Amino acid sequence: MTSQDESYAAEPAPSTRPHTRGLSRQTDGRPAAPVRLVHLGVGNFFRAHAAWYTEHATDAADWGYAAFTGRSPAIAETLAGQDGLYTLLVRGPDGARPEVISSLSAVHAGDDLDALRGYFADPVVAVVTITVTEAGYRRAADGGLDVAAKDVAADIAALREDPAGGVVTTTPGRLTAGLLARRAAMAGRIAIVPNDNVPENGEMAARVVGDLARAVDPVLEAWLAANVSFVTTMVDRITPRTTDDDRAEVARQLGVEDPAVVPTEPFTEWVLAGDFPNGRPDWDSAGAALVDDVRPFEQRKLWLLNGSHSLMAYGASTVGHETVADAIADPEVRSWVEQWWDAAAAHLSLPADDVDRYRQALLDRYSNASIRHLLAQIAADGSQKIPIRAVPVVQAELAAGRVSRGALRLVAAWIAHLRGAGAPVTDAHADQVVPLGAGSVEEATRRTLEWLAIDGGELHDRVVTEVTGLVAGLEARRRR
Ligand code: CS2
Repeated sequence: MTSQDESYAAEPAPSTRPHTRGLSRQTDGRPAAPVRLVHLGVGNFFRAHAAWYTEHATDAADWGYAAFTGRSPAIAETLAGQDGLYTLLVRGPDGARPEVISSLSAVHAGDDLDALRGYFADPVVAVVTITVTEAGYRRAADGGLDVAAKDVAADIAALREDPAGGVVTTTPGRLTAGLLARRAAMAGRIAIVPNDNVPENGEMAARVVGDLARAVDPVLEAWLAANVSFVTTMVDRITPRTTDDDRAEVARQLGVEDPAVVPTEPFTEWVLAGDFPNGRPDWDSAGAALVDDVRPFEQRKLWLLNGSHSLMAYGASTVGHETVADAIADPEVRSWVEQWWDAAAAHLSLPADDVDRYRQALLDRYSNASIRHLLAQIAADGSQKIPIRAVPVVQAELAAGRVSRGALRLVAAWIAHLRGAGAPVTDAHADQVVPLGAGSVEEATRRTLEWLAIDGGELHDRVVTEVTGLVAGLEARRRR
C-alpha cells in the first residue's frame, strides 16, 4: 500500500472502559456475506480501502471477504472475536466519523494454509486482493522472483515435494499454493489484484508468481496463462497506525470497545485495469474507477504523494519533525516538497491543471492534523521505495539535461537517514542498504548513486557534488 500493511498488524491490548460493549453481528453491522473474495495482508490499509469499497458496493450482500493476516496472527483472533467486524474512524478536519465495516466474513491467521487452499479450490471465489507492502513480493533487483532468498527457495522445495500440502510462507508461495489447489479442483478462472504501491503491480505480481510456479511445475504456467488474470491498480488512502485516542473516540461515540479500530482520512481513490473473468463486486458503485491504463494515475500518485511522503520521512524527521502534519506546516519542508513536485510534475503525462489540483489536495490532506501519520512509519523499507519513487524523476530530469536539486534532495535525505539521521532505519534489506551510508559523505553519496543506478553521464560529477552538499547540509541541521 500501502503500502505498510504488514507493519500495521500489531494491535495493542484493549483497555476496558465502563459502559462499553464489544462488536458482534447480533447487534452491529450486516449479516456475513458468502465468501467470494480472498485477501492476503489484513492490516489497516486493507481495512480502510478494499474492505471499505466492498462494504459500499451496491451488491455488498453477495460478496464477503476471507482475509488472511501477514506476519502477525494477532489481528485474526481479535477480529474473529467480533465476527470480523471493526470500526473505521474517518478523521476529517471537521471531526471524526465512525463506521462499522461488515465485509470481512472470515479472518484467518496467515499460516492457515488449509483454509487458504480451501477458498482457492472453491469455484465461487472470484478475486484475490493483496496488501503485503512492496517488500512482500520478494523481487530480486531485476524485478523477477528472488529465488536465492532462503524462504523463497524453501517454498519452491515444499511445493515441489507436496503441491497439495507443502508449507509455504512467502506471498508468491502462498499464491502458488492456492492456485495449485484451484487447478486440482478445476475451480475455474480467478483474478489476482495486488494493492501495493509498485508501478504496474499486476505485471509485477504475475512475474513473481510465474517464476515460482515455473520452478515448482513447468506445466502450471500454461494453466496460469489461461485461468489467472492479474489486475493492475493504483490505491490511495492515508491510513496511519491506530492510537489509543482512536479507540477512545469510538468508545465515546458508539459505546463500543473495539481494539481493531482503523483511523483513516476522508479521501480515497482506487483505479483498476484488467479482467475479472469470474466476476467482482460492483466496486465502481462505491467510487472505484475501472480504466484501460492505470499508468498516468499511478505515476501521479507514486511521484507526487509517495515521493513527497518519503522526502518528509527522511528529510523532515532529520530536522526534528515527527508527523506529516508537523512537517508540512514548516515552511522550509513545504518548500522542499514544492521543489520536488515541480521536478516531478515536469514529467507527468496528465494535464497541468489536473496536477495543480492534485498538489493542492495533497497539501490539504497532509495538513489534516487529526491524523497522526508518523514519518517513522513512512520511512520503513526505503530500499523498496526510493528506486520507484525517486529514481524515475531524477533520471527524467537528467535526461532533460538538469541536475535538479528538488529531485536529488530525496536521494540525499535517504542517504542522511542511512547514515543515522532522523527516523531510525527499518528495512527488509537493511543488510544491503545500511552499508551504503558508511564513510565520508562523498563516499556514501557515490556508493548510493551507484546502487540506485543513477549515473548522469557527463553530468555525473555535478550530481555527486549536488547530493554531497545536500547530505552535508541536512547533517549539519540534524536535530534527531
Ligand atoms: C506511504 C504510503 O508509508 C508509505 O510509504 O507513502 O503508505 C501512503 O500513505 C499511501 O500510499 C497513501 O495512499
